[in-house]
Amino acid sequence: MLGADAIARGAYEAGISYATSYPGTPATHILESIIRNTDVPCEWSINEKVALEVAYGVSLTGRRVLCSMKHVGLNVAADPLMTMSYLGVRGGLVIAMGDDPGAYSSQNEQDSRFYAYFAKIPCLEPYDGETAKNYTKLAFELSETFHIPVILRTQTRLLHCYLPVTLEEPLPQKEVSLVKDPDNLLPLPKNVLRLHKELNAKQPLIEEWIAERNFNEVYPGEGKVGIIACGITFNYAMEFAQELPILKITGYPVSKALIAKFVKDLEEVIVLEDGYPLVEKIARCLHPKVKGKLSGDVPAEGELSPDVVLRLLGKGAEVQPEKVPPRPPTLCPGCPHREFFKALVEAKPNYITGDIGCYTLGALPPLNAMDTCLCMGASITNAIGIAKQGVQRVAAVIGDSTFLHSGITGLLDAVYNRANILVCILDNSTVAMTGHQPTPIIGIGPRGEETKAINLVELCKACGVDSVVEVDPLKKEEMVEALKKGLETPGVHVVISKRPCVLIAGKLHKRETKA
Ligand SMILES: Cc1ncc(C[n+]2csc(CCOP(=O)(O)OP(=O)(O)O)c2C)c(N)n1
Repeated sequence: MLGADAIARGAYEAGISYATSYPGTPATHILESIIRNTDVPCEWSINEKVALEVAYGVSLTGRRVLCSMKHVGLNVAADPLMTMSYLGVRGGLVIAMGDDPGAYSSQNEQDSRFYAYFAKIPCLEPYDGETAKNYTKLAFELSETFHIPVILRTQTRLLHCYLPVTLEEPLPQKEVSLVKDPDNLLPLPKNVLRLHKELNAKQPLIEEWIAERNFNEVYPGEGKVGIIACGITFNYAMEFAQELPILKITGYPVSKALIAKFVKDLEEVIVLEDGYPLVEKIARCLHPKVKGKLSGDVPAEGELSPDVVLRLLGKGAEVQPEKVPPRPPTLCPGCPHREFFKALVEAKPNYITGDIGCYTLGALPPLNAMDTCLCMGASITNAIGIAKQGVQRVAAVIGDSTFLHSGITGLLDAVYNRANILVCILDNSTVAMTGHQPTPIIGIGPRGEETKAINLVELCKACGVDSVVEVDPLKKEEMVEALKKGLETPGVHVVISKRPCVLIAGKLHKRETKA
């Protein structure tokens, strides 16, 4: 099964009662696997902060819960995470992170292990199918042993690989048991320092728990050059340098004493980690000759591929030349976003702030219809900043899912602070970029069940915008006119470009005719 399936299976075998997620490659398939392969209740949440907070609610009932997201999702969910570690959890709460070294489908390469360090919570880093499943189960055990959320750090290479996995029977789900514990569940000033102290006191115990299991272990070898291999890079070390002494690191916090003992008699230490240099920093305090990203021996950007490791070991001759031509993403033929962008260009805005979704590809030639893109939701807020400096005819372009994820607050800000901007919401009835998960606008739940639909027009009206119109992007003249009007008239104006994604249009049509 896929690495993502293995994590879903691990959570299922651990007896989770709920799963939450907001889609984002490479983590999307974790919840999709739970949806398809289990009957565990679950939700596509509105955003990652919501997903983690809902998960925390489940944990408060004493039940186990899995929350999955892509690495940048944790930036959105960082607020609850940072205090959740102080309050602690009741039922096991595991956050499965999909990191993306190489940024195959992401806006950056951030390393979730640093969030674990920042929040003072443990992190487990599986490296194959068996550990993907088993570490997920162990993460729940760890979470409940120390009443702490646990990060399971994975990446594209593991989540999207087919791997052998042994199946076991699932544990029964736990009974709901609510407790009222204001001293520990309310981070009021009178409690905070004590809770922080308690969190600090857990650290050596967690380190011990990790040390007692085989997350971090030495594989003896020949010679005076040793490798410290973190997470998935352990596979590269075993494949290309099995003869060398290897220290496998897959559980954090790592015992410094273990690293000190491993490097003591070595002349040179190579640190392999896919992400930012976390363990290398520790190793450099303990040994004078450490090769890694900080020393410049390993590229500090991009995925740590087998090629890079071979070169590092002086076995570069075995490197295979790149055979696959690059296939950068592009808007599909027939995509309604294309027609929208053609109209937008004709309406001649002075600046177009973009957002994250399929429509970001409108930035590419021949459309060239986007000037900036920062993170989810930032199109509207970036536009406010630009317009506030006197720039006129500023358009913000945002997708329907992205608008609900983190655009609404920006729209409220625009209304409240009287910005003169045009907001274009591209409603294609789906979360297209991540593989067509349902959006709240179509009122369908994760397993295709009917639920309440969110009405975008009414929502924008309720935010207090000066005007909101819905236009079919295939009606070009109508669209150009609506966009021009929005750009020329002072105030906050919303144009909703409404037409289903071509890849789901057929499915939606079938649903409508059936209904
Ligand atoms: C914080 C964060 N979470 C998740 C993602 C992954 N992601 C990229 S675009 C997107 C949503 C796209 O949906 P929508 O806005 O409806 O646009 P569409 O792709 O359908 O055009 C998601 C979930 C991300 N880049 N950043």
